[in-house]
Amino acid sequence: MASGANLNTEQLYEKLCAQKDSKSLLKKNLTPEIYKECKDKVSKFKGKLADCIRSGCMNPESGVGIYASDPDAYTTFAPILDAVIKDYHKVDTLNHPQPNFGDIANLGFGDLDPGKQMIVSTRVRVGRSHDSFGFPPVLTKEDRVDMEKVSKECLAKLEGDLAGEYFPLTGMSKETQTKLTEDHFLFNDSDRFLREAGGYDDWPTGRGIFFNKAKNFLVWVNEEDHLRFISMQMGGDLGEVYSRLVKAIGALEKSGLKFAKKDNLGYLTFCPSNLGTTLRASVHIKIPKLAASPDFKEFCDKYNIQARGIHGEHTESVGGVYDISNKRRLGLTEIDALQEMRRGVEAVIAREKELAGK
Ligand code: ADP
Ligand code: DAR
Repeated sequence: MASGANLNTEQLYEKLCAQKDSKSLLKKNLTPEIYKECKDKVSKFKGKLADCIRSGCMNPESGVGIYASDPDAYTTFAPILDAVIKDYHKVDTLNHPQPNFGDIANLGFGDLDPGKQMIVSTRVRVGRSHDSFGFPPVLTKEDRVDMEKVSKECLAKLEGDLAGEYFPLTGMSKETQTKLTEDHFLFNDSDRFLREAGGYDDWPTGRGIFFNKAKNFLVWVNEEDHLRFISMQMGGDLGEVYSRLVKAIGALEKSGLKFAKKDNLGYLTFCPSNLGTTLRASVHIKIPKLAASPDFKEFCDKYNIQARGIHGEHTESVGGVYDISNKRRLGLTEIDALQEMRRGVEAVIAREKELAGK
């Protein structure tokens, strides 16, 4: 149970106001006026402001600090969520375009590291939410079981090279979980920010992972989001990884799943940093020279890319290998976000070679 689970909106807001060094977008944007405007509102899924701000109020080191209690929170608590969304995604207006995945038969790029010198592996993921269920703070154990059932039934309809099997976390051996996590296939319950937001309530009930026979298409069920569709493989063939994901999204949209969307925000997710395209394309890439250079962060900012450790957000790099991905997900199309990542990775490769004197 989250440590701040028993604190109400007023008590949580007092904690936020008492934070001295927090740089979270919640702290920056939840002004007294917006707090007053939102504090007594309740969403259609019975979500309260406390459900949205609990993680950031209990964790001063949060980057974002706020989650949506449910899809309707993006309407009910729009004054604070819109401010955080504009700040994170660096947009002045909320006017997300219609989905556009580009022409996967003519992408114009393929393997970003044909010499297999730097890129260890490539992954592209999107998040999707069922439009009839809330997000972790308002979900019951029964909701999680129902969502898992709906998801399993739709995943079972996948055919051809996407066909595979669903593995619930309930009953999965610790050894299997550890191996799948070490191989970057499976998620774990170690994110303290997500825990405080109710992301691990009723764990591991309703959680699980689907993967196809080749283990290069995966679906996470009820991790941070209701669904994460993931295409990944060793090496740097971004074109192949992306094309597989686009085909899978098309197949799953025909399977009967109904996804939560909002006109000016695109696809809705638990965290406002992920909505819109919800697309994060990443490479695990060996960049010891660039990573050690004093301008590494500025370099990433210039290309709108983000560096993470190799075991997910808030983890460390290992052996000079970093997770490099697009940062922007809102205000651009899926193919635009992918191209922005590709340009960033190509610049990273060129700069690393330059620093290594190659
Ligand atoms: P996301 O928000 O996209 O799920 P995380 O940072 O939480 O990203 O990472 C989720 C998991 O995916 C972690 O185990 C991470 O190691 C793995 N991962 C991310 N990018 C890659 C990649 N390019 N190759 C292999 N594994 C990856
Ligand atoms: N850790 C939370 C959320 C940041 C975005 N990452 C997500 N959603 N996985 C924070 O406020 O830092």
